[in-house]
Amino acid sequence: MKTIYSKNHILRNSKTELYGGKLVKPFERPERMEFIINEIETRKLGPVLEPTKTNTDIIFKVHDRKYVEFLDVAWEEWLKLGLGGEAIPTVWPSRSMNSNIIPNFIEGKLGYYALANETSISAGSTKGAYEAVKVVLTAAEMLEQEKSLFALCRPPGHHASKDQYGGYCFFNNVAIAAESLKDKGAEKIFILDIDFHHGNGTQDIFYDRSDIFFSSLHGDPKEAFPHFLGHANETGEGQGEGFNINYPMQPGTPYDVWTKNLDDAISKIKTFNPDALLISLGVDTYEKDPISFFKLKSDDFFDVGRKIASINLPTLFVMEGGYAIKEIGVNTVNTLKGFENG
Ligand code: SP5
Ligand code: ZN
Repeated sequence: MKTIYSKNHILRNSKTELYGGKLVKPFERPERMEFIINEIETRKLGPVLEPTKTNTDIIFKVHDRKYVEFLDVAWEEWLKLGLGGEAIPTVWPSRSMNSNIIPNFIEGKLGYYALANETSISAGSTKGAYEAVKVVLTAAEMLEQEKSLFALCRPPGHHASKDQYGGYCFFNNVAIAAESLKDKGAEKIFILDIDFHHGNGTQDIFYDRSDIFFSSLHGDPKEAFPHFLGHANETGEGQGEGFNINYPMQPGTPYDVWTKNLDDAISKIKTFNPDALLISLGVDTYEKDPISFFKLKSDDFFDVGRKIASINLPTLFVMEGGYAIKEIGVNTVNTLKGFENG
């Protein structure tokens, strides 16, 4: 399997994450990619190629123009405050306030466009996020010739909605890939999200659509980030009714329980019969992940890959989360090898 990867992901390199009441080194850090690339090379998954697609205008099919413009200038506007730290929102248009009028001042804009505040913005954050889009667009374009591909995106994307960033995500890479495939003539796309966290951004973007089916296996939002979306009763709206399926699961969920839900999702994929399958691949379902609570073991990821291969569709894997850094490469490549040897 070919991997598309940009070393320029390093442009996204903030030093802080608000976690446990302290500013800590971010869980979503550049070294994650080094462990994955190393494992891809050691185990000869296939060539690692740089993105060739540099026009990212299709972003606007997914994200609001004002949101993208905000991301383009957020760091410069924050710098002008002269406060020294990284950009972190402190106030939101919460239930008791007006959420329709967009503030001018950067502190207000941060709250308007952020859905969480663990994702600090610093110099280069947005440029790094564009690199992940180039990666996923290159991979989507190549999917016409390849049975499967791995878009090694960083930063991840599935928490980013039309006009909000957070959960370490700025642009919704997998959603942009889906729109790109549709642009090239695909009629139906299925996005299966197996990251530990609910893909709230992807769900929100396609919630009223019947041509792009979204399904997610994740920690129950009553217990896990993003906390306010991902319940089982969210089934789509309007034209999209019936084209969204969530599988929330409890703390401590082991592979044999998790994979029954995967089997159910796979039966839905077969019935929907899409032109392509996009996998939001997070390996934060791993038992030793520092911020998650499922109990998948490294060997289980082979089986995940095998099951996805059994669907027998053109398949694009898009990297999302995974924070047990020493094992992130093994768990990711086990999934992809399981797929190839499926
Ligand atoms: C792409 C992705 O995986 N994003 C995840 C973002 C999670 N951000 C908030 C994490 C808060 C975790 N609190 C967990 C406490 C566990 N002891
Ligand atoms: Zn995650």
